Amino acid sequence: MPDELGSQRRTHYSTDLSPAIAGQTVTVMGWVLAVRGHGAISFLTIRDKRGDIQVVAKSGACDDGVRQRIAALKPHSVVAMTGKVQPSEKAARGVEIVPDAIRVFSEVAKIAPFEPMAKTVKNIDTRLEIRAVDLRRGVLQDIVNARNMALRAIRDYFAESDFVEVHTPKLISSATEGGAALFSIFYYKSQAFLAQSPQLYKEQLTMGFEKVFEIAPIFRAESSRTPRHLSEAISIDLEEAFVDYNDIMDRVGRIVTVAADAIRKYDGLDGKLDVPEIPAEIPRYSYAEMMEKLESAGVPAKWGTDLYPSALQKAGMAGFYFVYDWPLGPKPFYVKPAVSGDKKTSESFDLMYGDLEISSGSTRIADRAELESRMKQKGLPAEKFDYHLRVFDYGMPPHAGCGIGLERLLMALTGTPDIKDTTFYPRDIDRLTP
Ligand code: AMO
Repeated sequence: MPDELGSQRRTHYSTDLSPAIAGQTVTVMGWVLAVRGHGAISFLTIRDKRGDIQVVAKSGACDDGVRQRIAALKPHSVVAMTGKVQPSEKAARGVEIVPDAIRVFSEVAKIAPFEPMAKTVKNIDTRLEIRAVDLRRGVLQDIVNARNMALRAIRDYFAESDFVEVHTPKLISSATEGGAALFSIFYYKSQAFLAQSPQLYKEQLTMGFEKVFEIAPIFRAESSRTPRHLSEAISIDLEEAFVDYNDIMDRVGRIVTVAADAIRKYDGLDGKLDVPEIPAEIPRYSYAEMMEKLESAGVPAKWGTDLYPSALQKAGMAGFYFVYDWPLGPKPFYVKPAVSGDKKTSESFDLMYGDLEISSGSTRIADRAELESRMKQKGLPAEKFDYHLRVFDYGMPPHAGCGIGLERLLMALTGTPDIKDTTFYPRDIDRLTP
């Protein structure tokens, strides 16, 4: 029978333990990382949400019953330990606990498919099948904590910059980012879709609030299996009235910087994270300049094509940089056209990290007739967007904005190679559970 929690509460987290409180009796709670030794002495490592705690149960120094229960514990078991804090040069934080009493809330009888301390586990599916357990591993704890720090810093940035947080519908009636990647669902008696982006709503909301942001899921029916695509991702969207795409690039630069600074301050369970330096001015290359770069690296470059990861790798692109003034052709209908040299371009940008796209943004078309004409050019039925177009008759400000993929930003800032590990319960073409 597992022990009851009852009225017992933790008195200290791992990080509260130090030689300064030597001699005090404390109660700690957490998961068993490892048990070593047997017979006369057992060493137990407990992990709580902040770090690790060493417990030393030595014959003669603690109750025999307690010592035997400790020796029999398996990794992942959940325990409360009450005992005296004792200085120890070898232990983390310079102290260990000499136990007086133990409670086992959840005794693990099985051998787990991976150790709680494992830095790597070969098969990702083994981990994802018991994701909540996987997320207890130090490497993932650090990524999740980094995510938390980054989000907090980004929200602070938005608050300081006078943005209003908004929430837009995720159940929608028509696509905004091209029809291919839409999830279709039943909506009462009709068909609906899961939103690929808050695009049209965030644009509309600049009419009343001028500066808005949303941090929420976007849904993309991605048919490819890659370490950089999720079917459900979190997008940090912002939209601002009376500015253009240059101002938005400035903001994106600030957002990446505040997120990186926040993560840099974080002491991970597995040590400091390797956060890349963010230059004060993130380099900006026009699409035309990128074409030249590719050509001089011997990569065939055809105006109008996407900048594929393989091409960017060959051209040696590294770190953060913007690519702006993309060809208009493939851009969504709401992106403002421009002319650069003799080419039709758009007031648009992508933020890249090496060969990984982190963000896309643009100045938007603010004129109804122009927007309708772009929809027609793209073969979209304007009547389906009437709910959107009609507000343009009543004072749409010039505006611009962008979407930043949170999981991709974290891949860059924490050096995580697979996007599945910068989220909690990844969704892709093969996975709808847990
Ligand atoms: P875009 O489609 O480029 O632009 O998406 C913006 C950013 O969202 C992230 N992202 C993804 N992350 C993980 N998995 C996916 N399947 C995925 N798809 C997109 C990327 C990408 O740069 N409405 C525009 C944004 C705007 O102009 O405001 C849009 O959705 O990091």
